[in-house]
Amino acid sequence: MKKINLSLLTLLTAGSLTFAQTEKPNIVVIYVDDLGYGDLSCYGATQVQTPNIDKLAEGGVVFTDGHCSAATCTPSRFSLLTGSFAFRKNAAILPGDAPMLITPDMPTLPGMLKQHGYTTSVIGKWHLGLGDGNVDWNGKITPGPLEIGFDYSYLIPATGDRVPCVLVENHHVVGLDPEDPIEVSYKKKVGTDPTGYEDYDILRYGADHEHAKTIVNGVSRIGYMSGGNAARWRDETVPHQMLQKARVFMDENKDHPFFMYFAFHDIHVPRLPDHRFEGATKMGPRGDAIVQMDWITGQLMKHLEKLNIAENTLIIFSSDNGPVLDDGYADHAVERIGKHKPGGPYRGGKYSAYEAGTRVPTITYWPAVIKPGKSDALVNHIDLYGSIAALVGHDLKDNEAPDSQDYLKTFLGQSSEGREIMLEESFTYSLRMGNYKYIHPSQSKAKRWINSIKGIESGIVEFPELYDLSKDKGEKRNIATENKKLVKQMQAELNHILEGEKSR
Ligand code: NG6
Ligand code: CA
Repeated sequence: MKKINLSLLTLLTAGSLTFAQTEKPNIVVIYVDDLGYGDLSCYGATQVQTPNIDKLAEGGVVFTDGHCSAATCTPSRFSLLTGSFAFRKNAAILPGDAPMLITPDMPTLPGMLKQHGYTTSVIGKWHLGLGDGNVDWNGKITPGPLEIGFDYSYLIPATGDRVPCVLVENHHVVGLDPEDPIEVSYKKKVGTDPTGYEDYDILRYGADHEHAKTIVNGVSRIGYMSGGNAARWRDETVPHQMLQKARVFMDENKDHPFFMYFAFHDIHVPRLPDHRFEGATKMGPRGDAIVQMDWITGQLMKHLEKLNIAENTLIIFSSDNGPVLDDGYADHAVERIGKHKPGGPYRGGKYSAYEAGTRVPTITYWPAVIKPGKSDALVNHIDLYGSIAALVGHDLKDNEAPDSQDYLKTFLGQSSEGREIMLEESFTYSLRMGNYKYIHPSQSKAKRWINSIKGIESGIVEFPELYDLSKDKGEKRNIATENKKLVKQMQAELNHILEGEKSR
């Protein structure tokens, strides 16, 4: 009886409640891979419809100036989980056999939530390294997520285009036959499997040189692997296996607070949506993968509703970096794009120092607390750690989340206050100060190699760039020479962040 009264009270006063008055919510981070600002119908797309995410948008807060912390995956995810800028660890895109970037001594978002009674899980793309330098794919894979605060993990170890193409559940490869051990190398060919450069006639997609190594499921990958045949994934099935694991995790934890980091592989390459979604758009596999991702998001929502826990679940929906069309495979993303603008009105995309590198769809949804609306506040995923800490009543320790600030009220749509100064990491650094955007020049050839990749507009040039986004959303007119004082001021702010031990 008591329980019924309580939930009735919640229902009657929903909207006027503040977060402090509710029970600890479940927290679900839905993190899409390479989804751009303009890739959802609730952010203006017309060539692809995303009705399930649109529902989140209608009932939640839609951010127009929401950012991941970096323009590529590993640095972004590192910052999301640690509240620390990636430059502190020199974090860059990792190969599939890299050691753990987040070491067990580092405070993490799931570890902090565990201290406050949460059961925690990560399901999907990891790409933060595994093991301590000599990972044993045939034995116990450790350290991994379980050593840094997750109670359960079900992983694509790196990316879909990198070996090993197997799933790892907690400490072990799923479905591995010990008689057929896995060997992985990023240096030399191992085993006798066909490769993209030798056996291209059997490929489902043409691939660039980097992606022309071991063929798994008809697709050549970055890196070589042999063995593990029974454990090799089928790309089309992986998202559905992830969904199933998420359902089980929610079932098992429905009666107490949980944190689930659901890390999509869609819409990263290789794009191989399940046949149900083939032709869902006219844009080919990239568009169809967006529809698949939307459908799975809807299934996650339905499951929360079925378990009667949707009302008190905070969902944070976003992406790890901006969009890219050609990312190594000839999957017709460029040819079939039509009028679709993956980065919306913004310039650049994945890898880029321009806005579309980090400005990504960002939606928060929590029926018991959040009133629907739109927010133009400047927010960044780096601040989720500090904001979620505030939500569960956790005081950050000195060594914890060095760059993460508390913007909980903003994330919940209760304040319009955003960051005044914000770092964006890419192959260089950008800094936002209000509507001004400064891009730090780079003389380094190593950094500028990215400019040589077809279709990538990295934003890396040898002279400073300054844009006024209030007048020039598309970063077309560099006003650095007319505004030397402002450039100096922004450079000083940037140096202050880069040189300090923490920025909060
Ligand atoms: C790049 C790959 C790209 C993609 C990216 C990681 C080449 C030429 N390109 O190095 O295909 O895998 O790494 O993407 O190898 S991310 O979203 O995980 O950062
Ligand atoms: Ca990514």
